[in-house]
Amino acid sequence: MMTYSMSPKVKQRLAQPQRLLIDGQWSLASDGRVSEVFNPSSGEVIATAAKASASDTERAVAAARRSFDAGNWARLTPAQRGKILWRIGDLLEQYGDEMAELEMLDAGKPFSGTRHGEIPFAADCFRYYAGWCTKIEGATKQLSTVPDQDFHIYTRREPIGVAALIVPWNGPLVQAAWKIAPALAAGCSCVVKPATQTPLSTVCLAELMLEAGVPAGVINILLGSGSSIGQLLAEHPSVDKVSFTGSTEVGKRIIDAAKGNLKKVSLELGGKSPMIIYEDANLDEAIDGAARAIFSHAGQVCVAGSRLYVHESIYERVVQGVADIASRMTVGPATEPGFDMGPLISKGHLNSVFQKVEAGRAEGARVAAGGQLINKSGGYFMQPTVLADTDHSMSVVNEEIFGPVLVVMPFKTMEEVVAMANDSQYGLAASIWTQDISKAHKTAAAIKAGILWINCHAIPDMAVPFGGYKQSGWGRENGYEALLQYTELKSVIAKL
Ligand code: TAP
Repeated sequence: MMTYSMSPKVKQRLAQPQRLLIDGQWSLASDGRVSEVFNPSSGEVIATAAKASASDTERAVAAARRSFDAGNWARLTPAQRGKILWRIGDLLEQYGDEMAELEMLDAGKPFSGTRHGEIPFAADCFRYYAGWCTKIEGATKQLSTVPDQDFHIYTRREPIGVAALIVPWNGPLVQAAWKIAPALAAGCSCVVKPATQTPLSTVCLAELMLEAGVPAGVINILLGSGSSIGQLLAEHPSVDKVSFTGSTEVGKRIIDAAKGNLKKVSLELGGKSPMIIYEDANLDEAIDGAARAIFSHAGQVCVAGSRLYVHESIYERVVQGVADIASRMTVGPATEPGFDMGPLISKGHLNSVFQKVEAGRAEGARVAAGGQLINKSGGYFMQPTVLADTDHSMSVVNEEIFGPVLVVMPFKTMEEVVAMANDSQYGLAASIWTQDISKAHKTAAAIKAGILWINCHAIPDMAVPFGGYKQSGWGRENGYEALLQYTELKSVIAKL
């Protein structure tokens, strides 16, 4: 096994506490507090990060407010904003090695997949919204209520104002990009709060944004606890919009906190996404696809395919196929190349996932693969786990586990499987595996979820809206739809 050696640049970066960015200035917390940042592959402390106080939060919101009200960003021409966003994308590619190393270190994401997947994807997110800057349009309308007089009527799309962007730990860079890029394209000023566990790539991204030319005060970074400063941001009367990705439970708290000034809220929350394999599917592809859908990033993906419904005629074959893949997978530190699956984010999360598997076992699920913790190099590892013969009375079927745990159930008919797939508080995503296009599209229409894949799972694209039905959220990320959520719509009626 190779032993990872930190690059000199990252070593230098992590030698100092990660700092807050407020009004273009990097600083420690006003009360000097820091939190520790762990490497989930080894359990070691790799850095410390400033822990913003309430007064730091006030200063960051005030800086964003000032920059917005002064028009430091929104009054640049759309083309000027677009060029700066494009440059952020270029810088992300240029600093891709460093960025991928940071994601590997605190989020437990293997280097190669991040360097060649998430880094270019985040860069393309900035380029995608760079293109939209010059295409934010209103419309002209015609009046019917007042005859025989001339009117000129039009709508304007205006930036919503100060946006608080609260990001989770499972995709620190990409999820931050999904929020920051459309907010900046619309002309907003932002306060970004990454998850406590994963501040490293956000700090680096903020440096690149300043280098690209985003003015001081337009982008502010607060590191620290969600329950204190995240809550303050959601409550703050000078914040006009909060965009949150994370658990459904915290999403509901954000709604409560946002009530004070009725700020606009968009939420990308949990999921328990079903995958349906019909009897006529290409089974090799479906089995391989189902395994990838649940075990990528150790299942810590909001759209992970965590419930698998298989037609009864092929049920045992599919359970065996996915279990064989799970049993063959290698699990180890993200800092070492060659492992199929890395760690879970923290010891607490590992224990929570394991307890949920134990509950499933106690409720009568058959463990077809995995089910155990892996004691390796001090990190937080769990075997890829397949629980067969489950049913909808079990907690493992109903609750989001957010780990490498698949539950499998048989079905007889399309009507039955649609009812089972929809029997969930969540409605984020689903996939359907069949060679019958009619069956595929009928099922897609019947499933209550924000994104459906047919014969694939979790293929993302910046142009494709992404978000949930039911308790999986409000609003959409990506596409023009996300951009609109950072705007207000104004109608102007002028009598000529
Ligand atoms: P959350 O607690 O929801 O954390 C997500 C983000 O919200 C973090 O930045 C967090 O900050 C912040 N936050 C926490 N409490 C807040 C509050 N009261 N007001 C404003 N912001 C707040 O998620 P978690 O604890 O990291 O994970 C718990 C479960 O959430 C997971 O097991 C999984 O089921 C789900 N989850 C879902 C997603 C997606 S993509 N849908 C992503 C992550 C987790 P701190 O980091 O400082 O707490």
